[in-house]
Amino acid sequence: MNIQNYINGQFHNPSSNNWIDNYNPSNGEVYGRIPNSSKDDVENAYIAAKSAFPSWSQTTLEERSRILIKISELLEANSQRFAEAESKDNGKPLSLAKAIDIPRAASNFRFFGNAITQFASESHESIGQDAINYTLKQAIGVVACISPWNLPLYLFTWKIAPAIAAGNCVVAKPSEITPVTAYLLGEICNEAGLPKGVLNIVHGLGTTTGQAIIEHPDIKAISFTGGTATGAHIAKIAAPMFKKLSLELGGKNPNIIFADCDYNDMLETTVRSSFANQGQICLCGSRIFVEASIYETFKTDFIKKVKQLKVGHPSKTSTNIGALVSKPHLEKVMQYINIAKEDNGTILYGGNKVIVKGYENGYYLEPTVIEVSTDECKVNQEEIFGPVVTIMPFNSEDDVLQMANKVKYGLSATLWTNNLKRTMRMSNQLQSGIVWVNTWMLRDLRTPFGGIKNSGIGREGGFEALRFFTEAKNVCIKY
Ligand code: TXE
Repeated sequence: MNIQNYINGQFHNPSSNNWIDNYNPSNGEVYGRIPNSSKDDVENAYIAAKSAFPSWSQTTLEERSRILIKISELLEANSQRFAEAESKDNGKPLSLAKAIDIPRAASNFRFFGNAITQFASESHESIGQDAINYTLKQAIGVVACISPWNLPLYLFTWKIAPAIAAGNCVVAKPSEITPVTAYLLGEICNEAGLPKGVLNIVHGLGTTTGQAIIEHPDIKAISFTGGTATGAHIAKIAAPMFKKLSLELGGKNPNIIFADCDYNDMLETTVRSSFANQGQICLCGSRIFVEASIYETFKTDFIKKVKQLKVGHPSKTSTNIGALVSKPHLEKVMQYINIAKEDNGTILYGGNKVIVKGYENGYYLEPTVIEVSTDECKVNQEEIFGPVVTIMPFNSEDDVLQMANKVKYGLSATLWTNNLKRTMRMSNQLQSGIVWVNTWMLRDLRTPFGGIKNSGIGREGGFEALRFFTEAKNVCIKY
């Protein structure tokens, strides 16, 4: 399958004729090529977006809303095709792509299609000064959306939908590792009647295509999700040009389990929060802290459940854990397992590659549970982003709070307890953008989403995203 850029409503080969191989993680084979787009391709995308902006930014909210909801409906109507493409491109179980990724991509368009009709601005009457102020929320112009490989269409659309809903035109780049569903989205946008040039999708490496986008002097806002190092690099390039930035970066999220929790519910959810999507979600609870009084029981029960997870080909209905996204990523995760061993970590379960019959060159890894003796070891501090969790006991609320916060990241935290006062105390003090209590990954698209510390800056979701993609202008009228 050859993928093309989507510029001005049409599909194009890269102008330089440079291509990158696209791998199928389930068998390690190349199954297509994607453009490695140059500066010229990015410029073409920018010109198309710029030309579409005057008309799109003046399109009524009802009309924008209607088109976004139409895209959502078309994604739903094509969900099987999209889910199959996502699973093949990323290695995730088809069942997961069907249940989560594609429905959520459709929800993103529906949600922002509705949200834009409710996005209001304030007015302030300056009493005693005979004046009134009102605030316009104006579209920025041409904006960039750059997304990662772990939840390809889900995160791509999470940025594009609010950007275009707010009246901007977009130059977007999906991850070069998982480009297919973004490519298919172009067809859907045409079918839904999205005017040409409103959304332009350029494919290619971060260092070529991505770099050309972030360096473009007239792309005035960048919404990025990806690695923390890339986020820092983008910030450095963008700052002197005063671009607006939203950065959703890595996480090393604590999952804190107190003895008074609903045990079975916690156990079930903890298996999910550890290994869903092969552990490749920035929100996964990769550091498990368990109150000492239930530590041994938890360890036994957790390992028993983890052993039942089936690693297999993504298309099989029996598969719980599919393939990791790429060979370099598998190797990176394996390296962390070796580091854990050197650091006196005990591999309680897993740690090895899995050979799946018929797909021997696929990137499969056992779900891995590492018992660590100190929270300061490398595997407890650095983002691994694979099916690997650490576990260790704690003795008191103060101790666990200190360990939970002693990392450079601050994306999400999960807390399992039925003690209301403790819930309130800890939720206030956990250093993260999201705290889940007695649940995980329960998402309401209206809520602010994002992290603190090295997990990024800015918030996505709901009106936060619409605020990001608009400039507030105050108008003061003296009467
Ligand atoms: O991400 P990159 P990578 C973490 C995870 C993972 C690590 C590295 O720990 O192991 O990041 O993953 C584009 N200018 N997360 O290297 O490179 C790139 O093409 C502009 C967490 O795959 O950050 C892709 O579209 N763009 C994360 C996007 O950035 C550039 C999800 C993300 O890729 C660029 C994924 C540049 N110079 C990985 N360089 C999360 N927060 O969910 C790269 N890109």
